[in-house]
Amino acid sequence: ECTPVLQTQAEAFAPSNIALCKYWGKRQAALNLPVNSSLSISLGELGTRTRLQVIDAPSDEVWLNGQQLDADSRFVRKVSQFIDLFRSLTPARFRVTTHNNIPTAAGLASSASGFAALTLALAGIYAIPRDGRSLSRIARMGSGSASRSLFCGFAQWHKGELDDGSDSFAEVLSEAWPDLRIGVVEITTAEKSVDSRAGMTRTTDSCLLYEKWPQQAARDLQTLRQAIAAQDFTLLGETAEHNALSMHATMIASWPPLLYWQPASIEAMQQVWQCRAQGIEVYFTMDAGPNIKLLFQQHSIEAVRACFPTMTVVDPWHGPDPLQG
Ligand code: 2P0
Repeated sequence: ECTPVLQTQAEAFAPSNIALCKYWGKRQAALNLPVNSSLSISLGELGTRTRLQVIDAPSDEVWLNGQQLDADSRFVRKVSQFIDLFRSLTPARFRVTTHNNIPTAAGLASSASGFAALTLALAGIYAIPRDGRSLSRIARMGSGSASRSLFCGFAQWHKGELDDGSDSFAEVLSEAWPDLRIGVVEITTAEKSVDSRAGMTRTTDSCLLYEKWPQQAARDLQTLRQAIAAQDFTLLGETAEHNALSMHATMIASWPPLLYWQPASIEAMQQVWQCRAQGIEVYFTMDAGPNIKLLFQQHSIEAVRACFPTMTVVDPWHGPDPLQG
């Protein structure tokens, strides 16, 4: 019998991403298949770097931002279960050393960059080709939004139609938009009380308004594709902001209610609307957490910074390409 040779260590980086058309709701939980297609932009240098080393031990060791995590923790179990997908090829145990340069679990999609970086590092260990489509399908099993974090720039996750998940993966869009900037406005770094997985289930189980969500998402995705093709910033910003608020409307109309906003989140939204009333073109989007992400163009940066002095500015096109790295 021929035993495949493992690389004994591998390292990878993946950027975080924010969705302009959100993924909210699963049609099948086991394979992580979404109700709707989604579209995101990567966050340049903000993301996760993960190193894997084969170890001689009975179980995996996971280190997050310099601290070893308890073997019984939810995070370690999730990581180990994900690695099991690969261990069927050749069994091995790993030391997983992972660093996020973004806050963990506060709606900045660290699960997206985390599972994308882990997928890329595992591809290094198991000598799996860095093919965007197949790695995206694998990353999706760890976390839906991770399917979109293997790329630089815009990525579209096709929801797919099949029950086996083979047509549910993300792809990079060919269009770049070098002038586009993301402003991250941190409201809190505290861990959220209801994670996305539980939040989605609550919404699909209890929110009647959710019935209309797939239709809204499909329309918004089409409009965003048009905005990107035409480099129409107003159309992009309006569509992304409307899409985020529509998703939050379904969260709020769930039971028990899911309100991820803090008072400071609402203040920031109102500030964005005030900016626009003064002619500064800036829009916002929000995920399953209190933080706000601003969308604007490079030429507005000083005007936007005057309103949001603490924001972190991200250039989506300035960062490593995960599939090349
Ligand atoms: C998104 N979110 O499109 C949406 C918007 C949060 C709000 O994808 O259950 O951590 O692991 O597939 O990917 C966050 O959900 O959920 C997310 P799972 P995930 O970015």
